[in-house]
Amino acid sequence: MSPNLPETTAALLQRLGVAGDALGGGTLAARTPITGAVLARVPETTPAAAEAIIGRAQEAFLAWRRVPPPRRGELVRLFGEELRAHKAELGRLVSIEVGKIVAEGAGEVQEMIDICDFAVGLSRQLHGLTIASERPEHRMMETWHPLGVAGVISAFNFPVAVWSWNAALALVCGNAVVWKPSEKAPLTALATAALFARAAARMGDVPDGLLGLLMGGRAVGEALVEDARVPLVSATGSTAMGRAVGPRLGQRFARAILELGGNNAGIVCPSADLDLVVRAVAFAAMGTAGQRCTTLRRLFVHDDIYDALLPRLAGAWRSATVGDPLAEGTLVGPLIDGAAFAAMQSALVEARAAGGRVVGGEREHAQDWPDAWYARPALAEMPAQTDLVARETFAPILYVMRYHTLDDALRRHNAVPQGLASSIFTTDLREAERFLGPEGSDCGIANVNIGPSGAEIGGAFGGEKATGGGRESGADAWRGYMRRATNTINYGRTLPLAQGVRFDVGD
Ligand code: UN1
Repeated sequence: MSPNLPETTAALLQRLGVAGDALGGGTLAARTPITGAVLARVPETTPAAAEAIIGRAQEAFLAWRRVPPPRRGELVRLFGEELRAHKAELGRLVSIEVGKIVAEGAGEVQEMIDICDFAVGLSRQLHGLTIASERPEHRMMETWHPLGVAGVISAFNFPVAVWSWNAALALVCGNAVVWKPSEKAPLTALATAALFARAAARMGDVPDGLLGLLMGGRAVGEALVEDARVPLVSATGSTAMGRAVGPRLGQRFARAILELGGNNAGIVCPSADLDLVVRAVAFAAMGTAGQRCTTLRRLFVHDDIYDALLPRLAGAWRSATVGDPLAEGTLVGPLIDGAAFAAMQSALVEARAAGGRVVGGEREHAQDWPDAWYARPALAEMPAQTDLVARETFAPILYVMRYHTLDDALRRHNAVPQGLASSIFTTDLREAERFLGPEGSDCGIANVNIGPSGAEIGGAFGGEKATGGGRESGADAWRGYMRRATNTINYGRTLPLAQGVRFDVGD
């Protein structure tokens, strides 16, 4: 069993540079899902304080936008150095605060380091087009400018990495950042902000308030969403959250980058390499205790291999070690809280009522840790893709269904509201290419012979439909954090008008 977690956490936070007064006397109880113990009581940001923090960020933006982008990249480089130096500590804090196994906690910090490296390179690559003009002695080009204060709302399951995808890009693009972390993960946010402050101090001339932190629940999130000084909000969380946030941003014509629910599926074809499938499916469905937005939740298995694959999956489901995420050998840590466990149980009741055959799903370690919520991942063989299967339950449940033709599998694959990540397992080139083609997966992420989760930051991340349409990290996501101006320059002595318009005034 893990040593005294409140004590370990206090020591970690101190090493990460979080001041003691940020941790006590507040109203936001930071708990560890490992035991359910309270680790700290963090002061919450009042609406008036939120107003002031956004104001300071706005001031910081006015100075930061004048700093040349490669110099802005230097701040992100130094932040990346802090993360490298404190990877193990911050990773462990992630594990303690949200229950990820140690390898995944460290992996989350690695993802932050990766996006910092990416953003540093990008800081010398922010580029626009030059465009041929129809008018003689004219030149057209586009120029990209900083946007303003970028709001970031992040979820508990990737409490720091998803923020960093947004923040690293937003900062090199010349924006200030105001961050509303999940109220279930305030400590990793405080630690990350402390590391950022160290990087800023090392750089020297960084304006105060460039990174603001809003601690608390819905009210402070709303303050960020409603504030006219915030032209962009990137929000990660449930589709319900996106439905609340998106229209409010639209109302004031602010930009939204939404990364919402997923209901990710895999298709296992007759030619698939089943050894690889078992490993890929196990990680994608059980990893992070089923609490990734990219978690594999639905699996379509071809009739010809169904009976060969299912016992192997059931074996993996039965044998995976569920327990203390800090202990070596654990594969599945706790669910974030009792509400998550209750949602999982009610989904399993519904699955059985619909004729599903369920392996796993039971509570574990209730004796050792009565205030924590460990569950054996569940494998539910379903007769059909019911309403339940089409919903995202944020817990380790994999619904398995049979298919006979790829057309039918593709139709059912796409017949859910969400469109984040997807996979096909096949060694048949035609099947793989169909899946990746226009009639294939309708998701933002479509993979071959790997699961839907665990994306690298080099590729754009996000999905379609009820997933919200946003794209973060990778590729050209930086454009989402800048405003584009189209410039036309006349270096001649006449004034030819576009489209051949004549407008001859006498003077
Ligand atoms: C999320 O769950 O919100 O692709 C993000 C992945 C991770 C990110 C998940 N790189 O699974």
